[in-house]
Amino acid sequence: MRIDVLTIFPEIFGPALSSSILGRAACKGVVSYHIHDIRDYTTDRHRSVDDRPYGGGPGMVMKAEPIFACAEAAERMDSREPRRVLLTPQGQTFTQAFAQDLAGVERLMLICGHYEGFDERVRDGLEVTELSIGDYVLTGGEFASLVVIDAVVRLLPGALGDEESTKEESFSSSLLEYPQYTRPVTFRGMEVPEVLLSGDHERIRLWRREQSLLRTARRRADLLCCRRDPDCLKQPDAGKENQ
Ligand code: JBK
Repeated sequence: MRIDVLTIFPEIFGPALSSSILGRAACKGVVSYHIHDIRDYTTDRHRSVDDRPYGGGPGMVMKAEPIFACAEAAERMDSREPRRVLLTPQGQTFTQAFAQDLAGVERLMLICGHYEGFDERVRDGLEVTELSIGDYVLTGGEFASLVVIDAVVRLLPGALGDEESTKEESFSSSLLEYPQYTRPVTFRGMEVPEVLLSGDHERIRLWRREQSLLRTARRRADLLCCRRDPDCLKQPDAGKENQ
């Protein structure tokens, strides 16, 4: 996958995309990151990427021209048409299902906004999907786009090592993780639950499943709502468990 990021703060991305799993994925050739500075595509003396809103009011608006020029220049660097995503609080909420969808595209273009928002013609003239990572106020779309990159790249075939990828995942299985422990058995007076030391794999499996269900019911009852997918709690071996 090729990922293009359009931003006025390109320096944010270097360390984040060269570390850990995202960096390793790039080294392996699973993904390539291309960071473009929107300011490089301004044409005025002051290199302005924003301006005052028509009709008045507070704050500044991201200008359309440099964003279009930057997107077009980036698109000329590769023949594939990207899925264009605008990070904005007005977008649809990013979910694991959306990450899976994006993991299927060959090219992704993430456009990061600042100030009070974008000139509306960015939405009208560029074919974009608007995405929000959640209902809180950020200073800009940079960290939102890093969240999207993180969630998407780890889904690409070959991005994770064997150890990492065998792990069951909360939002894919619709349940939260069960409690985990590692050595020592006693830490500051707190003990590892006896069942985990028992060596009885069936008891351990059932305990973990119960803990996952309890934790999900207590903390995220919304995840247990089965209106959309009546099978969401079923496991491949669910029949066995119900006997
Ligand atoms: C927010 O993607 N977002 O969620 C986002 C992008 C840019 C600014 C924001 O305040 N929430």
